[in-house]
Amino acid sequence: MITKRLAWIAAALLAGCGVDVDSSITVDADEAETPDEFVERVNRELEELGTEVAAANWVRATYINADTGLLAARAAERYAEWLSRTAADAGRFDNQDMSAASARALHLLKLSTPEPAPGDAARRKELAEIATELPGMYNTASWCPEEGGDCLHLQQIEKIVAESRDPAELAAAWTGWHDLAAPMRPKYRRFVELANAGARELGYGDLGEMWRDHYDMSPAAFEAETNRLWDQVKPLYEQLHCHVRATLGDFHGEGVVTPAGPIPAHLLGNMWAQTWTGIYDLLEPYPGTQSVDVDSALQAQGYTPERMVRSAEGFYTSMGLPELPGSFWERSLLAKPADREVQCHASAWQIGWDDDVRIKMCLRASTADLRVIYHELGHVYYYLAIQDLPPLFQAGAHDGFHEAVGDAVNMSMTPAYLHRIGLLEGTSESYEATINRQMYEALTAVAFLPFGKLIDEWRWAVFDGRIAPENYNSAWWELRERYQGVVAPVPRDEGDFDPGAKYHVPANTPYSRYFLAFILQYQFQRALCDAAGHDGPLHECSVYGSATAGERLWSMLSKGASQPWQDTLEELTGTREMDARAILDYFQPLADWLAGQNAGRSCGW
Ligand code: X8Z
Ligand code: ZN
Repeated sequence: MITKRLAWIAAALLAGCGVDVDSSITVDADEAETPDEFVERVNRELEELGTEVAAANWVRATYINADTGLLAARAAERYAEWLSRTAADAGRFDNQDMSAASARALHLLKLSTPEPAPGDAARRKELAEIATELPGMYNTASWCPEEGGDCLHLQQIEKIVAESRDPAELAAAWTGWHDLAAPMRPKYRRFVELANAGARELGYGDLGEMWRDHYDMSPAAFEAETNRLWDQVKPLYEQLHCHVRATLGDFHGEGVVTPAGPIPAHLLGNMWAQTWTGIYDLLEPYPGTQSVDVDSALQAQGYTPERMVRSAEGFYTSMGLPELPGSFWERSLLAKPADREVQCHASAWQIGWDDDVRIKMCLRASTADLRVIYHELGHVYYYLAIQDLPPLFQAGAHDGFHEAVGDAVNMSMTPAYLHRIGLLEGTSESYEATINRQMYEALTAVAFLPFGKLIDEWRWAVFDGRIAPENYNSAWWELRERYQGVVAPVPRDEGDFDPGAKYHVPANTPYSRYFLAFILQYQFQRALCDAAGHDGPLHECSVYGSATAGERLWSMLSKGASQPWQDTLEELTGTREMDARAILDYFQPLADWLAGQNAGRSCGW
């Protein structure tokens, strides 16, 4: 049986969109109401109201203009009003006995937005407007390299950063995009003041503390947890950095890449230097041996956006998960429309009607986008699995779980799988082919880890005042150098706002989830491969076609946020801890290879 459910909580957190509730349908609180009854009522209200919130945000994201901006801001404002009132109302149950489920639901209610508004109506309106305007600025920004000439959108500029090997052209594209974020700076500063005020009204010291309270442990324990995980993976990152820097140094010369210093951020094949697969061609350990870069096969076979999504769907259905509903195909936005501005950053949505799940993405026929669409369907199947839960539990076990599902599936896109779906001609399990593939995967996942960690580290310090507005940019680059070992290609100063050049900052999407996901996906994959009866190294496992693994996955997804994530993780993996051992084991062959390459090099920066 499928019941009506609410989508906006997860959709808003994932898509970074505002959320909304129509306060007119709220019923008067009954003084005699028990906590369980109160939670039931809140869930009912959310179920009613979620459709409108998600619809306003969907239209805003797929049709950006002044009108949709106004509608989305109004929706966010109404939701914020409802949340302030309802969370305050929930205060009457403080210190009362109640079921564990109700206590959990009330906690999740408080956390149901990443940008809590102050109770004051004028400031609430101002926050809703800024929170709509900032991502709007990001999504519509374009760089005009020559006065009077053509202007380029982010996707076009990203293509230059991925494909050009000319440092001057790369620096121009990098700077062109980053400079566009400067006007966000005063707005972001005000956003922080307002959202911090909202967090304080909910009982938090600042917004960062509220974000860190989402993980079934204290905010301080969560911070320590992210540090512990980073310490586990840091040595592997340093080895990868060392080899990449040396290779780039050989390619560009020591005048461009200083041998013992940080790597200039424009040379790594990605606008944010967050994944480095754009320069895989320079780094392929054994050129001429099989690679898992299938760009040319996708293009030669004329893959359309729909066919790419069908391919991803085929993976999930091979594990016994359901086909995507018809409305998915009717309502998703899979390609960039020519006639209007849209938010191209990929996201998965659940709107308010039964089975109404969607993708919004500007797909192109590339390996990177193929992997992103398999990732996005991980979110979509999560939504489908939890749609019968009470609305407040319709979320991931924690937000890193939501991100890790599709990432784990990405790990199953082995050469054997790509061969099976016709994107690789032959498959080889030779040592050379293994190292090539591991390099590709490491440029995706290992390269990402410090970036995944530092974004929220910057925001936590901005929110609690350790980074003052006058130091936004210098503190950003201090973290990027410390964690990633990268530097800006051109001098930057406090007239710039480089954090704003990354989607999740103006969109206010918390980012620790991705860091956690890149650790968790290896734990998930190990458990799913065990279930599938895989025998052999983890990097050779694909759970394609395994109904047993599918059942385990679906059972994990179906729990949603109804219980502490530790319980859910234990049910799937047998352990209650996030642990980087699985990613380290996975990359052991590459780690050994890198150690050989780096022998005699001085690593670190
Ligand atoms: O934003 C995303 C997904 C949507 S949930 C495409 N990711 C992060 C990013 O692009 O910065 C996936 C990996 C990290
Ligand atoms: Zn995602």
